[in-house]
Amino acid sequence: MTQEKFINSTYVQQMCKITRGLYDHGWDERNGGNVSYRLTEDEISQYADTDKVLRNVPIAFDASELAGQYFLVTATGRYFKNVIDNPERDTGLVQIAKDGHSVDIRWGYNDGAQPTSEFPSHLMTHINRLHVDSNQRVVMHCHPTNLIAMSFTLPLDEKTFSRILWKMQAESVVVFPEGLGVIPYMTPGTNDIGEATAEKMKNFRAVMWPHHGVFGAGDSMDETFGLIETIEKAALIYTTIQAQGGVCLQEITDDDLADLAKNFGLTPNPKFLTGKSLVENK
Ligand code: 2HA
Ligand code: ZN
Repeated sequence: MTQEKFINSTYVQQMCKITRGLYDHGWDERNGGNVSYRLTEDEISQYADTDKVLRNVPIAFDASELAGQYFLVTATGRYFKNVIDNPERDTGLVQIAKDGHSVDIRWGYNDGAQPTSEFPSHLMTHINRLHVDSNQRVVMHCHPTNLIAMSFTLPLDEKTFSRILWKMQAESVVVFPEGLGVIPYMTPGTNDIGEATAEKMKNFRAVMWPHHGVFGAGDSMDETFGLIETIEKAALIYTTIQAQGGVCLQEITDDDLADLAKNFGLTPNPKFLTGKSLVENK
């Protein structure tokens, strides 16, 4: 890699902006959060001067389905607050090795860093999302406050969460018509949470990790950030309703949801389209 060139690439610039944006929203305190961004050989070839591998790092599962693919990935333990000032230290470009059990570091991590501790969840998510969307590029994990708070006060089921978030603003069902995936509370950084998350990613682009945060997937940085932003905005409205006493006198009805979907040419998850009203006795 021609280091000076790659650091100025649009990909590293986007990573800097997005990590800073996540920090500024208060969703990535300390070393919270991680982002991976799939890049094509074509996109990075203009920055490549050799096939040089800086280091090889083992990974604890089989990512051979992604062999040869490149990912720009935030480093484990680093603070999103600082990525913008030190992208070559706090992020790295890796290529998945042929056997799928290690990654070759091509650029970055220049003080010995390694990819995020949530790398298994990221790669497993990329694999499953690529099966349903060949344009899949980005996996983003962060700790949005209001959504996390809701994971303490509501039953942990997808229908409850999806319907409440859909009903908080007209935009929700348009931005995430499939709803929100929910897994049980699990230990972060493990292959187990990666497998559970990736399984949900077959049907959803956003999966809540109770008492922890959210995983989002998408075709671009903006789209993935926008997805999480919309979910968290809905969660903020829900929190604000609770602060105002929690009683809804009116709402976006199930018929309104169906109309929204029709108007935007979307097919929302049919399992979540009818159910309990937010207005008591309705
Ligand atoms: O990268 O957010 O889930 C730090 C985390 C772990
Ligand atoms: Zn986390």
